[in-house]
Amino acid sequence: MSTAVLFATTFGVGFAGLRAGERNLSAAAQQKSDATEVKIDNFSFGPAELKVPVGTTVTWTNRDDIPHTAVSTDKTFKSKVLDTDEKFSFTFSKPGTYEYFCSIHPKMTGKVVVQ
Ligand SMILES: [Cu+2]
Repeated sequence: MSTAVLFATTFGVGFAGLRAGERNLSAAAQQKSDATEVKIDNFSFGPAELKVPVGTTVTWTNRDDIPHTAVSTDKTFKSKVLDTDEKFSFTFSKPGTYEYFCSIHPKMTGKVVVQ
């Protein structure tokens, strides 16, 4: 292999690596800003079922004019009683299916699927 070819190969790989790094950086930035919200309104969670990647922070916001909570059935998370416009956030660091309900109105249920 000549020095010129070796140089070109090294440069080419280095450049490709740099470009891949840029892509990873922008993907990470996108994921970080991708805050996911569940709205509570009219005695229901919306969306009732949410699919998110591991590491996502989900924020529940009570848009109803009566208090609600978001409590997971396996006690992974538990909000306080949320009055109108109050929020509760939880970051999902492990994959799984997290079913939850409102402890004041147990017929209100929802699900977060973390992949
Ligand atoms: Cu409720």
